[in-house]
Amino acid sequence: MALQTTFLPSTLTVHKEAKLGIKDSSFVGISLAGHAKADFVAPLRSKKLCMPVVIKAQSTAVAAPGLTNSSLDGKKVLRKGVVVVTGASSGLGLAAAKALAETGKWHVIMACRDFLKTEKAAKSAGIPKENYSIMHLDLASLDSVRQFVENFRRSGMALDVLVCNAAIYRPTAKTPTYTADGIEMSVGVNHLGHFLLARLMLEDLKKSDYPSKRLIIVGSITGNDNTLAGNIPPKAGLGDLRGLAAGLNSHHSSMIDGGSFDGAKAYKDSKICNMLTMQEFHRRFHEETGITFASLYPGCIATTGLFREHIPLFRALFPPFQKYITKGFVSEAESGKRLAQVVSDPSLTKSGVYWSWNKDSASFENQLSQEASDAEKARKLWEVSEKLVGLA
Ligand code: LMG
Ligand code: NDP
Ligand code: PMR
Repeated sequence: MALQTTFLPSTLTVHKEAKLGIKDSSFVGISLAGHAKADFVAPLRSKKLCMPVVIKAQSTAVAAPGLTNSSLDGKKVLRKGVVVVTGASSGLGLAAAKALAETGKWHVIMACRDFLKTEKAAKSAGIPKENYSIMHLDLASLDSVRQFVENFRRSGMALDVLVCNAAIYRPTAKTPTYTADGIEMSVGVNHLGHFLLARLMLEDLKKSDYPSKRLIIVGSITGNDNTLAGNIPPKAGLGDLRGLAAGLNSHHSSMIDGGSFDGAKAYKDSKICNMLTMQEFHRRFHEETGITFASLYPGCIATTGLFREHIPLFRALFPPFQKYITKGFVSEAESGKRLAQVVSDPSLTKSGVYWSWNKDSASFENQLSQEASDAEKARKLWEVSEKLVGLA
């Protein structure tokens, strides 16, 4: 018998699966369906927020554990960490969710826009069902981001690590598409949706009692023009941010630098924003909060859904090209292990770092390009972004 605990914004009640119709991909909330027999007890942030998070088949309540739980032999063990991973329905996010969940030390909240796709992906990847939940998040809507944060808080779970991983890449688009808020899609999803999410969830991270709290924003080599890959046209460049300041909407420019639309450039620009945002977080909050802020280039994962909109010829040639010619290729599983390291490896706690891996898969602190490490631009990007997402 599968029971489901669902946090619906309006009702906050517990439903049986049959009543709720979890197969609806427009699902909103958190589902632990199919996890009913699990022993997982979600770490609660405080005893005030005592919504039951997991229901075992015969019980209805969950105690709020502290940082440590007593194991069977009476020893104190660190509770499971809670990590939110955006875009965990495929590619890097899915592989990282699997790598983390399989350790048994993490409960992964897969924050995704398509519940059904995510549930299928999690199942076929064999992610242990007691170690993940799915929560709806559409980064192409600022309302959805706010709703996600509210739902997460209502769940009562602590937030120990947030991974901003989701992205969209539109290399063949001739004209821009827009988010629900009328912002160009690539920058709207990859940067602004995550910017709002990270800004709001900083409060949750601050409250966590976990020993190593982290906020990770996935970057890329293609936004760094101090590399060959970063010099393949169209090159990234934010200019003076005039397009962003004007709102990236259909009335003005859809590009951050104010230029005309180029889908591949918009993606690369959004990656610069991701890397600048991570550093600005570090400058503003690391000392005060002790949170580790980091970014990474996980390697060229040439087989993921990121290239779904590229022409078929590209999709066919890109993986062998990266494997045999550039040697920059990395499998989804390997990239997932890399991201999982940045989430949980005790040796990767340094803040403000852009991690990369060498050919032996050893991590190292990489250098960002001049533009991706421009502190003045990062500050300006922060301020303009705050206005666009309604925080200033
Ligand atoms: C552009 O197109 C869009 O036009 C633009 O709008 C924007 O969307 C942009 O970044 C996004 O993409 C992309 C692409 C289209 O154009 C290019 O990349 C131009 C360069 C293509 C020329 C390829 C030069 C290849 C250089 C390698 C030379 C190899 C020498 C061989 C030596 C071998 C020794 C072992 O083009 C495509 O979509 C198709 C090109 C895809 C890129 C990959 C290039 C593949 C090269 C061949 C790979 C074969 C792999 C086999 C490996 C076997 C090894 C044993
Ligand atoms: P995938 O396309 O496989 O994964 C992207 C994820 O983002 C999917 O889960 C997708 O959801 C999700 N997503 C897209 N739009 C939204 C949205 N509006 N709201 C919520 N989620 C959304 O690509 P990758 O795994 O390759 O990309 C993951 C990260 O890795 C990205 O940040 C990318 O920039 C970065 N990266 C990738 C590299 C590569 O070579 N592939 C190299 C360097 C960095 P859905 O399944 O519903 O579409
Ligand atoms: Mg690139 C060492 C060389 C190297 C690396 C590591 C990458 C990574 N690429 C390299 C070289 C080249 N690429 C060369 C020489 C070419 C010309 C043939 C080339 C082309 C190319 C294209 C057309 N590469 C691409 C594209 C894309 O559409 C991808 C992209 O820019 O997505 C935004 C891409 C990528 N190359 C990479 C990586 C990691 C990507 C994609 C992913 C990303 O940044 O998220």
